[in-house]
Amino acid sequence: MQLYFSPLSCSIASRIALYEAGAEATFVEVDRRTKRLPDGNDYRDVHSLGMVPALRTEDGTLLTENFAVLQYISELPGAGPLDPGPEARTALRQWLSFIASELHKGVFAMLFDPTASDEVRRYAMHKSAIRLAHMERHMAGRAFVLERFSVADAYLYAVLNWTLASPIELNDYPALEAFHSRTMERPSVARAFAEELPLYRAARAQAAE
Ligand SMILES: N[C@@H](CCC(=O)N[C@@H](CS)C(=O)NCC(=O)O)C(=O)O
Repeated sequence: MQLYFSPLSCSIASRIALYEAGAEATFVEVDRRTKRLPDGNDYRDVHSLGMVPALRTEDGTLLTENFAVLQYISELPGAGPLDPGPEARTALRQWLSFIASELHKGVFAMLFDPTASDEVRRYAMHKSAIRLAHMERHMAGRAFVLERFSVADAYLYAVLNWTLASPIELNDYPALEAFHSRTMERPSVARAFAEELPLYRAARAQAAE
């Protein structure tokens, strides 16, 4: 399999999931700004929206959208405990949907969009308080989004990482802050972060040239 990713973007959740599942994959970096691939080709010829993640599966299918990619990885044969099992899959879908629509797109995508006006940013900050409080209430007293580590944790971790580069104070949400710190220690997450951080810094340095 091949995962198209941009460093420290939402695609890090799929990288973490692949490590957790013990799945064989290669990782192809997409330049977030130019949409170029390492071979010079335009990523939009692979995925016309130019967005990551995209997963080329073993049978050659290109799977896009975080929700679908993460769910696919968690159900791979051999994904073991990453698959929450049939009874927890409904709750998994609920939380993946909440993280994707209400947090990722409904808050952070607006905060980080360079074309967003101050009014849009204020709106996103207002929504962030309501939505993060909802996630905070769910996570209070829990180790994971479900009963054990799942792709919802990987996605929530990826999204909470972005608070570090936003006006949102994660310490206003103690359960989420504790979740974030704890999850960073998990071997799959620590490995993914250590691999992507230098790539992120290199991409930023190149963009500033
Ligand atoms: N609906 C998509 C959104 C993915 C997304 O927003 N990806 C961001 C990185 S976190 C991206 O590729 N942005 C580049 C762009 O918008 O051109 C999904 O759930 O996969």
